[in-house]
Amino acid sequence: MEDSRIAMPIGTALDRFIKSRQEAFAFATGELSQLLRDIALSGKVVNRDINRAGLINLAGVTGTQNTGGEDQKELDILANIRFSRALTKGGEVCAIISEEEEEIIEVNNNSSYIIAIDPLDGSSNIDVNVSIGTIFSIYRRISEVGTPVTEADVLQPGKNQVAAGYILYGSSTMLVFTTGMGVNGFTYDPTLGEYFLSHTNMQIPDGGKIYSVNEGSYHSFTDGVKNYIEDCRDNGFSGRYIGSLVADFHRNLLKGGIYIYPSTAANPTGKLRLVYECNTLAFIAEQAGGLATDGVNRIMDIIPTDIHQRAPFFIGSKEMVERAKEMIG
Ligand code: P6P
Repeated sequence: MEDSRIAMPIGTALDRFIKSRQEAFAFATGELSQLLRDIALSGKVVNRDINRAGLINLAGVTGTQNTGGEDQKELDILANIRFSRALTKGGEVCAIISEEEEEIIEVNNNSSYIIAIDPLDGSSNIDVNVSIGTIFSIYRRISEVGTPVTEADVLQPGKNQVAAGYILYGSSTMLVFTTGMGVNGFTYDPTLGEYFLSHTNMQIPDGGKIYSVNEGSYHSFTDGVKNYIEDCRDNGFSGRYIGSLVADFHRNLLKGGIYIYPSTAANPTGKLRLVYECNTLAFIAEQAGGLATDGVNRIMDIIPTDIHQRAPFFIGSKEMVERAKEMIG
């Protein structure tokens, strides 16, 4: 629930909003505020790259694969460069975890924050002009400032996040994030080059009638997952799945619904990444009154053993995720 001390009116510029949050909390040092600004600025640059991709031959594949063996698009690489450079120059992070980097990028031992990011998720949709997104999580380091980053710093459970958000490059570009005091959405106005508060204290409806899953994998789902999908069909729910996690999640956040990427034959531990996809959206979902599990366990309680590990993912309206858990657990 949003803290009443810091509610801001629709139309507030992002910078003003961030400043108001910092002022409301005496011990905020401004580092996290600056980190959020660096992410927002990078999002503006990536937004411009995406909007011009078809014109400057950026919509294609590079012929290389990422850490998970998935084809890398030109824009995947460019988005990773944009965010990594901005975050390195910004001076607020000691390490960067990126889906596009096998190893952790160690930046500055004198900084306090760790960022985990999927610079551009859903990039297989770029050349067909479907919405895609950037997903990011921010953690405070556990080890002493001034010392090298440790494994414990980068393998923290999602419940340790200090901030999480996504940028949705869709019919309009939006930045949605939480710092643990509710979820707020900012719409980017390219004519002014600024984000403005457009969705205050976002809450996901407790119930919903939308289920998002790739039913092409139905035969490899467990019986529990099959039973839940049958239950959605029997209740007349609508199937909505566009193959872009951020877009599917954002629609369900606004309208109510559940997104599911369970264990499949091709991805026995799920396809989505725990550290920079599942945990990020789980923080947002919970702050908005929803839930996120691996089918049974709270996603944000899972202690990662690898920065790129995958997890089965059930996220969305509280009642729908709980129903799925009843039928799976
Ligand atoms: P599938 C995109 O690659 C992604 O990570 C998510 O954005 C999306 O929901 C999912 O994978 C699509 O995967 O196997 O259904 O094509």
